[in-house]
Amino acid sequence: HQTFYLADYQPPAYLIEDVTLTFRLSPRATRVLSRIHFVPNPDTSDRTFFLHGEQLTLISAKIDGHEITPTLTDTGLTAEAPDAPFTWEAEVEISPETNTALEGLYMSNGMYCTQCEAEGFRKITYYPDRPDVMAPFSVRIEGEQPILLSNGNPTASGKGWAEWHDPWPKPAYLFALVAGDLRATTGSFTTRSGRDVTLNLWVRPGDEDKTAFGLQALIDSMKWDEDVYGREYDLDLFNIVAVSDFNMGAMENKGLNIFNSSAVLASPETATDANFERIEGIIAHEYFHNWTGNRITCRDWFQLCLKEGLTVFRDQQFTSDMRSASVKRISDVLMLRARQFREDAGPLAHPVRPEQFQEINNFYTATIYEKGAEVIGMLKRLVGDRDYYRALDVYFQRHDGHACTIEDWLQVFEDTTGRDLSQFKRWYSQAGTPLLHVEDSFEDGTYTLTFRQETRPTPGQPDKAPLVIPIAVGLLSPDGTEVVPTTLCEMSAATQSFTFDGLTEKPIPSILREFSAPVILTRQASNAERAFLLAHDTDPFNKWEAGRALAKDVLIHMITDGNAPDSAYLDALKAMVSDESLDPAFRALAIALPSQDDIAQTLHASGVVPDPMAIHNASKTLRQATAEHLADILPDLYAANQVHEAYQPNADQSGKRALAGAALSLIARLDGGKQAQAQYDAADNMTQQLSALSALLLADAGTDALAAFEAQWKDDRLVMDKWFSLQVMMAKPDDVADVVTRLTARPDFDMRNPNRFRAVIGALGGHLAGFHHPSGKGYELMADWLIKLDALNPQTTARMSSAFDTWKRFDEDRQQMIRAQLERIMARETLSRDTSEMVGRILA
Ligand code: DPP
Ligand code: ZN
Repeated sequence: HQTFYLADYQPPAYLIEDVTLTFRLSPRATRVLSRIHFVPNPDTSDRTFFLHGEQLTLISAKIDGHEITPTLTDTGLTAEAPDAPFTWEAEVEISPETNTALEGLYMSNGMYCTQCEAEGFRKITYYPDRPDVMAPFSVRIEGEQPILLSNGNPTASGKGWAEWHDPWPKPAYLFALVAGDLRATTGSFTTRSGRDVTLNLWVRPGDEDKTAFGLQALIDSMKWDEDVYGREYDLDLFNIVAVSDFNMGAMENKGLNIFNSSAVLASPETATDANFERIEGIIAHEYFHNWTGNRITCRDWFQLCLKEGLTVFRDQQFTSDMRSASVKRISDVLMLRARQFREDAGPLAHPVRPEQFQEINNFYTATIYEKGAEVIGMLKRLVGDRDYYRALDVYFQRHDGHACTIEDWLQVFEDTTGRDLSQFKRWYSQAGTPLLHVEDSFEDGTYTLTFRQETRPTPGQPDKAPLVIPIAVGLLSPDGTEVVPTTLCEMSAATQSFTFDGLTEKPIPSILREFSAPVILTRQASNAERAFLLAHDTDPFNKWEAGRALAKDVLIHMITDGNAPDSAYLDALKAMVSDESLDPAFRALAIALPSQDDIAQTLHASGVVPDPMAIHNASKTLRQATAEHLADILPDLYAANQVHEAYQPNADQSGKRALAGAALSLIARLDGGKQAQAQYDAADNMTQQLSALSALLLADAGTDALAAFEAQWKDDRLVMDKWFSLQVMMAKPDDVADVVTRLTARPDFDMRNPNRFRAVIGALGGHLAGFHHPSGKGYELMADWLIKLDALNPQTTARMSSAFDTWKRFDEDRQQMIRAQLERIMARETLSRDTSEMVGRILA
C-alpha cells in the first residue's frame, strides 16, 4: 500500500469555483451527476488534472460540453484539461445498499446517509477530494423519501425532490446528504447579531422522545461559543440527524451534522448520566467545528489536530463551564492516560501531527484528539488567558475561509504575543509521553525543585529533544496551609531548577497541579505525603491524584510483594468518602480503583511483566477489603446520596447517583445483591437500572435481572448495546470467551452495526484478564472477529485491532500467542489497507 508523506505536499493544480450535484437515489444504482467549474490554481504551474474516485462506475464525462474518455485507475482518473477555466460534467453510478464500510453514501435502516471525512467523498463522485480545495455546493436530491436533506439552506422542493445551497466554501469532506422517513424536533436560536436560526433534530419515527436534551445542548453550545469565543452561527438552519449505523461518534458536516444515534438520543429511561454528559460534549464538539474545522479547515490530513485538538479543547472548556471544572479535568486525564498514554507508549505511537500514513482513518486517535487538546491547554497556560483569546480572534480573522497548517496556527500566537514558539512546536512533532523526574532540597529558607525531562524512543524517533513543559506548582506547609499558591514553572531545558524563597520550614510540594502538562511524573512520594495531600491539597486535581497514587501503590504492592490491603489507605479512603464538604462526584471518582490496564502499564513501565490474572485478583481483593472496611458507613452513604426530585441529568444529581452507585457496588459484595435488587426493582432511570444490574452481576445474582432487562428493552438497540457489553465486562476471566461466543451467536448480534460490534468485541478487548486469558482464547476470538469484520467494515476493524497494541508488555507465552494471531490476520490476502497498516505497525 502507498505511504503518503507530509513533506510531499503540493498545492492543487486546479481550484473550484462552484459545484452542482444531482442525486437520483436508488439502493443499488444511485446516479450522481456533477457539474464543476474548475480554474487553474495561480499558485502553481502544475496542470495535471487528477480527480479522486473509488468504487465508482463512470457513465459519462465531459469537459466544456465535449465528451471525453479519461484514464481510470483504482484511485481516480486523469484527463487532458485546459490551462484556463473550464466546466467538468460527469455522471457516475454507485450502490449505497451494499456499502457496508459506511463511508461515502450508504444506507442505514432504509435511510440514505453519508460519511465523507476523511476520504469518503471520492466514493460518491470524481472530485479533488482534498481539504484544501474548497467550494460552494448546490445539491439536488431526487428520491421518494419524505425528507431530503443536504448542507446549507433549502432553496426549492417538490414531490420527490429537494434543492439545497451552501454558500460557504467547503472541502468535500464536509458534504452531507440524508434521505429518509424522519421526524424533527424543532427549536430556534437567535444569534447575538439577530439572525434567527431554525434548529432541527431528525430521528426515526418512535425516537422523538429522545431529542429534547440534544436540542438544548445545541442551544447551550451556540450561546457559549458566542460568549466565550465570539463565534456566531452563519446559516438560517442547523440540522442534526441521528443514524444507527455509524463508524464514529458524529460528524460536523456544514449545517447538517450527522450523529451516531448513541451520541445524541437520550431519555432518562434509556440513557445514563454518563451518556447525557457525553452527548452534551459531542453536540458541542460538532457545533464548535463550524468555526474550528469548517470556516477554517485543514490544508491536508496531516494537520488534523489543527481542528480536532482545538475543538476537543473547546468542548472540554464548555463542559467545565456547564458542569464541574475539577471533575471534568479528572475525567479527561483518566481518559488521556487510559488511551493516549497507552498509545504513546507502544507500537502505535505517533506525533500529534503525524508525518506519514497509509490510511488517514487510522489517525483519528487519542494522540491527535486528546494530546492535541492538551497542547492547546499548555499554550493557553503559557501565554495566559487574555493573550490566548486575543490570538484566537486574530486566527479567526486572518484565516477565515482558508485551509491551514500548524505553522499558520503558531504564527498567530507568535505575532500576537511576541513569543518564540519554535521549541514549543516540538509538541507537534515529537511522539512519546515525557517522563518528568523531580528532586527537591531545602536550605536557608529556600526550597529548590529540580526537574529532569526524558522522552523514551518511539517508532521512527530514536532521539528526543527537550520540550517546553509548563509545570504548575503549589507548596504546603506541614500544618496543611498553603504557603505558595499555584505558580507556573516554565521548563525548557533537559534539567532545570526552580527556587522558592522565604520559607520557614521544608514545604510539601504539590506538583503538576491541574495536570498542567501531559507528562508522567515519576516522583515516588511517601504514602504519608500522599495521604497528607489527599487531605490538604487545595488543588482538586492533585488532591484526587494523591488518592489515586496511594491506591495504585497499594495494588502494586499487593501484586508484587503479596501484601495485604493497606489499612492506612483504607482509613484515608474512608475519611475522604465521608467528607461531606467534598462534591459527591469527586468522591465517586476518588473511590474508584485505577483500571487494571493502568496497573499493567505501570508495572510494565517499572520493569515488571504484568500478570493480568494477578492484577484482576488483587483488584478484587482490594475492593472486598474496601467494602468490609467501609461497611459501617456504606448504608448512610448510599441513603444520603439518593435523589428525591424528578430525574435531571445535571452535574449535581449525577454526582449523587455516581456516589450512591459506587456505594451500591461495595454493598453488593457484602449483602449478596439484596440492596442492588431493590434498586433494580424500583429504578425509573437507566443510570440506576444499570448500576443495579452491574452490582447484581458482581454479586453473582444477576440472572433474573438480565432476563428482565432483556424483556423490557429488546426493541431498543441502544439500550441493548449496554446489556451486551455489561455481560462481557462483568464476566469472570475464565468465562469471558464463552460469554462472547454466546452473545455473538444471537440473531440480534448484527456485526454490521458498529455500536453492537463494539459493545461485545470492544468489551472483550477491554477485559484485561479475559482478553489475556492464558488459554489464548481471547486473542483467537478477537482475531476471528476482526477478520470477519474487515471484509465489511475496514475502518472499525482497524480501530479495534489496537486491542493488541500492548502485547509487548506481556510474558513470552502470551507474546507468542498474540503474534500468531496478528500474523494470521496479516496473512489474509484481501486484508484492507486500514487493517493491514494497523496490524503491520503493531507487529513491527
Ligand atoms: N466527526 C469527527 C469529529 O468530530 C471527525 N471530524 O471529531
Ligand atoms: Zn472533531
